[in-house]
Amino acid sequence: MSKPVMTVCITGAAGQIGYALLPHLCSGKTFGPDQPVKLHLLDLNIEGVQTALNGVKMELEDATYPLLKGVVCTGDAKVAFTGADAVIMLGAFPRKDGMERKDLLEKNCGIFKEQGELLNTVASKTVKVLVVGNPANTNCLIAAECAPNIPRENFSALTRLDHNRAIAQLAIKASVPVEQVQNSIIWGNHSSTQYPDINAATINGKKAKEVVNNDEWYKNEFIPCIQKRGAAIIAARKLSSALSAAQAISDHMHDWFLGTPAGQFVSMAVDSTGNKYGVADGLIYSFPVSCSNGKWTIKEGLEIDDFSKEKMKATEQELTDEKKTAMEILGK
Ligand code: NAX
Repeated sequence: MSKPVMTVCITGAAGQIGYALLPHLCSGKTFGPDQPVKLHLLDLNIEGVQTALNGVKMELEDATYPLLKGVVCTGDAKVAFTGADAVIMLGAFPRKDGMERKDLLEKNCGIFKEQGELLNTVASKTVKVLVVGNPANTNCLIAAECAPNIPRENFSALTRLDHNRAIAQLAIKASVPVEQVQNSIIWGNHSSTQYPDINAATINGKKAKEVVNNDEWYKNEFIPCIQKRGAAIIAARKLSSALSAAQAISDHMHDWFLGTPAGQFVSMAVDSTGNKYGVADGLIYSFPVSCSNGKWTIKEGLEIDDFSKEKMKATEQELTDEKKTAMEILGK
């Protein structure tokens, strides 16, 4: 018997990540090869944008995906969120030249408050929400704060792209295929304060730190490379990451819905409340997690050395500051 159709909503669907992401969702790569999907594509209610969105719909029709059971294009978030099983939030206010981080937060607070409140009233209580639009962690926190009817564990923000970047750089350094690298971690914020940690990582079953055996490279090349990779791509492409972001979103949703392989963990920014690593409660902080039965669990018991503690604190502090600013803007 075929599975019930799953409704997937994408906000900001007319943008460049949306375009790169849709093939993953429609081909069965993200939710499984036997999972039919219906798409709710939301973008700004502006004529040119809606026309472009309809062009994407035409291409989806022409791509003849057997698993694709319908496409709704809309400028109305209420229509987009109603009946969604998964919501992938790409739509955000972009950072413009001369904008301070606070200005960016202010613009995005408005969007994520409004969309969070709508999710609260029209979405199902079991909906899973992934926030990608930047500043992703704090936008996610705002949406979750404004949607108290939906469990906090149903909200997450994307750090899987940073995670995948770390895996790739380790594989390149050790000259091994990417699938031999596991259990690298991104702690904290999806920003340049994030801490890419390889202390628990393995390469072909051996400790990555011992395989690489180069602390100088780890601290002075690897960590800054991952922290600044997004900026390096913008400098080279004159556009931000889209192909790799789409792959990371697909990986994140795949693992959240279908589970992580035994013994492996991945990075997801999730509610920090009650974590065992000393990170303040009430943040959306990236942790190592494993997933099963549609739920994430923070991997416990990893050893944290002094170097890691300091890095984890720095990114926590940035998230605490962002939260404070966001709550002031929201008047909470
Ligand atoms: P684009 O500018 O190509 O697309 C964004 C789309 O969102 C546009 O079509 C725009 O009309 C729409 N939009 C804006 N406000 C909206 C609203 N209120 N409701 C609905 N739609 C709205 O950006 P793209 O390259 O696709 O990136 C999307 C977001 O992902 C950006 O905020 C970007 O900074 C962020 N990223 C986050 C990453 C992460 O790892 N967390 C990595 C990739 C990416 O940089």
